[in-house]
Amino acid sequence: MTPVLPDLLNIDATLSDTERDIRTATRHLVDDLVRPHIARWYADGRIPARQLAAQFGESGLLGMHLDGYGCAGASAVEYGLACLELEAGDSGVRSLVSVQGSLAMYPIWKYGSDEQKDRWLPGMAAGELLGCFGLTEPDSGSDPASMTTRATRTADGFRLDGVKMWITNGTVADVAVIWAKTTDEDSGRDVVRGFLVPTGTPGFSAREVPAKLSLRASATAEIVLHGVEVPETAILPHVTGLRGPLGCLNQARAGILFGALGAARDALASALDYATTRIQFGRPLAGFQLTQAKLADMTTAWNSAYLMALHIGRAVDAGTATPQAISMGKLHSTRTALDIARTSRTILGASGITGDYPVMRHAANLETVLTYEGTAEIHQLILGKALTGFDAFA
Ligand code: TGC
Ligand code: FAD
Repeated sequence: MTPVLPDLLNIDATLSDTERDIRTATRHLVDDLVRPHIARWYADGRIPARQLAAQFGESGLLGMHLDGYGCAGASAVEYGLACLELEAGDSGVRSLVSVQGSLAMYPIWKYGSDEQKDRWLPGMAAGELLGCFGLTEPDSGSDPASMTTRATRTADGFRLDGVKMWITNGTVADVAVIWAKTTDEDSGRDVVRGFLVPTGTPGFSAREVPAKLSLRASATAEIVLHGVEVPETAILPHVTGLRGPLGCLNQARAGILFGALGAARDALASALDYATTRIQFGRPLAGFQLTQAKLADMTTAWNSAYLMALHIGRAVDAGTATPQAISMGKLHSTRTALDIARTSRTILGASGITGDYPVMRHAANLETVLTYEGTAEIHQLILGKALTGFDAFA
């Protein structure tokens, strides 16, 4: 069963009944579907993505913060609390859900045509169809404006050529949202546009990234687009430019800033439990002042990050959250979570490095979470620009 922490600030009292209900339901789902299997999935480097997606779809978790097309119409805070509980199971499981909802469904929902929405969203909400989001390339990570994937006009559509790298769900997806440069017909300039590419299209191939030491319970792919022909109707009609993919990242980051705290809570709860039962020098580790200091500092850090997450989630729901606020939350949550996972590991000593406890797995996963969706440094620079007015990227 999911271990939780004592709610010393009584933050639960500030949640609505619906928020608590969604949290509890997701926690039970993780207890049933994830916890019994996750150590094995992680060791084997695999995840039964389709099976989980079907069950998550049935529970209304896929695209839950969107409305219509079979989506649950939940708030950003409800989505965040669900991400937190999923990531208490494993970051890879949360990734499966956040990529599907925020990075694959959201661009279709926000930028797509009515036909595109009708074709893809109901099946994706149900977990019958999986999506992925192809922005990053081998030579274009933090700087997506430097992408080289190209969409060239043909008589009746576009031909896509390029390589996308590190694409979550890439090997299991039915549809890939591919961001590529094409020539704008009016200005003659290169612009970034989004394309919906069914993964069975000739010329599309995906292969699993081998030998990951982090986020092992997640499908991560290199996608090669070699002369992939798509019709005119594959283009996302309602967005042009980098603000398209970056707008999707706001959605995903707003979930991840809650999610990372789930992994941290699970690691900390594990350390707390271990400290009360492990005897050294004739008493439980929990009786030593240094252990208590670690537990107190971690609990304080966790609660401050959780309060920031709730504040940002409520701002998203009110329509007042800026991308900079979301960057601050993503930066603070992921760094706090990684610190907590590492310090929790020290409390478990040698046992902490094994797969018998979730702590090392969370710490290893959080290295990825610190890196994807904008690295810590990128979020520092976004905040630096907001504070100083100087653009370090330019
Ligand atoms: P810049 O010139 O600042 O902006 C270009 C255009 O984009 C607009 N914009 C945004 N729009 C919406 N939301 C945001 N957060 C936005 N940030 C910028 C901006 O207004 C402008 O629009 P327009 O219409 O005026 O042209 O762009 P830049 O090239 O200087 O880059 C800025 C930078 C570095 C912050 C950005 O490129 C960035 O965030 N880089 C990080 C890349 C990243 O996060 N990649 C993530 C890939 S997906 C992933 O990791 C999934 S992980 C799996 C999982 O989630 O589980
Ligand atoms: P780089 O951009 O090469 O950065 C390397 C280092 O340099 C970092 O520390 C970075 O912060 C630093 N750096 C870069 N620029 C600057 C600067 N201007 N100033 C100071 N420091 C700088 N992408 C997708 O599109 N879709 C996905 O589904 C997806 N899933 C992922 C899943 C996993 C498991 C992983 C690991 C990544 C995934 N990504 C995905 C890619 C992810 O978004 C990128 O890894 C991330 O954006 C960083 O790019 P990079 O790895 O190329 O690092």
